[in-house]
Amino acid sequence: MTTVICPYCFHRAQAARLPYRCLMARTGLRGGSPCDPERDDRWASFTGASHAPAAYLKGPVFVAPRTLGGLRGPGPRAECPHCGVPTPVRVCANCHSDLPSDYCEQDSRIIALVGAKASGKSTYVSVLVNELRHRVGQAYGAALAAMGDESQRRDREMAEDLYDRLRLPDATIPSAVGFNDPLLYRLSLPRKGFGRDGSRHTALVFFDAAGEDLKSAEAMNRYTQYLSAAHGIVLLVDPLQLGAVRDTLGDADGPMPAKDTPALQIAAEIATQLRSHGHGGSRGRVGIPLAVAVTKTDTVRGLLDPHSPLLGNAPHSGGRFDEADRLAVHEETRSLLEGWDSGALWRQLERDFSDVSLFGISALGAPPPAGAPADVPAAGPQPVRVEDPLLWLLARRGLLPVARPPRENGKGVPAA
Ligand SMILES: Nc1nc2c(ncn2[C@@H]2O[C@H](COP(=O)(O)OP(=O)(O)OP(=O)(O)O)[C@@H](O)[C@H]2O)c(=O)[nH]1
Ligand SMILES: [Mg+2]
Ligand SMILES: [Zn+2]
Ligand SMILES: [Zn+2]
Repeated sequence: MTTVICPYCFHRAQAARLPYRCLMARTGLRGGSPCDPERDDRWASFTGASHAPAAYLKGPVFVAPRTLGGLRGPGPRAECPHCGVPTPVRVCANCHSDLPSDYCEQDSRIIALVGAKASGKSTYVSVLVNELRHRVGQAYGAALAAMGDESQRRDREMAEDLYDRLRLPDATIPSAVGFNDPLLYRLSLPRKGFGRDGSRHTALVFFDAAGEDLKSAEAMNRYTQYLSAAHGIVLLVDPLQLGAVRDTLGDADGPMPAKDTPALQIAAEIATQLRSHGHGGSRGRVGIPLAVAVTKTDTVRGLLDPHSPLLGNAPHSGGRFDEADRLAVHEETRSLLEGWDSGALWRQLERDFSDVSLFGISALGAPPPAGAPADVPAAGPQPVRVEDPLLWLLARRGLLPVARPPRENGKGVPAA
């Protein structure tokens, strides 16, 4: 049975039990008249007063009768009980948001993305999607497709901005100002032993909020719903927010970004919120896997050893996630943080989360040009290791084959 998690309100449901929305189409049959639009109060109260009144008038929502025997759901189309015309449109029973039809055909995996303002979230998503389509997709035999009109439109826009126009994303609008829809993708990965067409499809939901949303309690509440439903969380940490890095680099390459909420505080707040939603496991530690990625590693390249694993991409040999490589990156990032903040962030993470791994990524591969801070470097994005956090989370859920290190290399670090 397929479990669908609404990407808007994060309500869980069996796919077969999702209600339908009538399309209000003319029947052409027996002179029947189409359904009239009705005010959808449930959807209106979920989205708030952010739309014009006419937008709340929608086709009636109905629950299709279960088929004989009650064993199977009514299938991909159901006849509207009022006008008799079949409709394929499924909606969430809780918030009445329309769900893309292909979204309901596979289990959903919510990957939550958090980070302070300007930590690099939007740039990361855009580059990650591109890498999954090309280099990483090729290594794993994976395919990625945006689902639904809205995600497809934004997916195209993101790629055109970053890769064709070489423009960096604008600051994301905080949820108090506008409603940020999640980005929905279908990730298809080969299933061993199922031949050429044996793919396993997973719906990936990325919710790219604005950094400000971590500051207000009201916005944080929606954020917490999302984090609470997540199968994995990616926390982005901007090294340029750490005092020691700021002091070492100075502003020779342009001004430093304004100081924002420290990552340590964000991590602690997330843990507190998740515990209050029943996610505190043994010793109060949160069990949802947390990937903590230091972003913009291109800016600290001068502080790295020439052999640092953070300077090149993971091998992905044989289409497998390399666990020894992940451990090397984790240790390297941990020792960098040790030097930068005396290990305070890592200690906090270890106290609050039982399944956490550190990463170092650069979405752009180089800083934006000094004279054009809103532009991508002229050579285009040259990402380093952007895929690692997501692949680790997918591997944790058994969705990717893993190459494990020989035991003697484990050296006391627990294997994931
Ligand atoms: N050097 C370097 N700078 C980066 C990189 N990625 C992002 N940046 C810089 O960080 C800025 C903010 O990036 P965004 O992706 O908009 O950050 P965000 O977290 O989405 O920000 P909000 O939406 O405002 O919360 C960009 O305008 C770039 O200047 C990178 O890989 N390297
Ligand atoms: Mg953003
Ligand atoms: Zn919903
Ligand atoms: Zn109808």
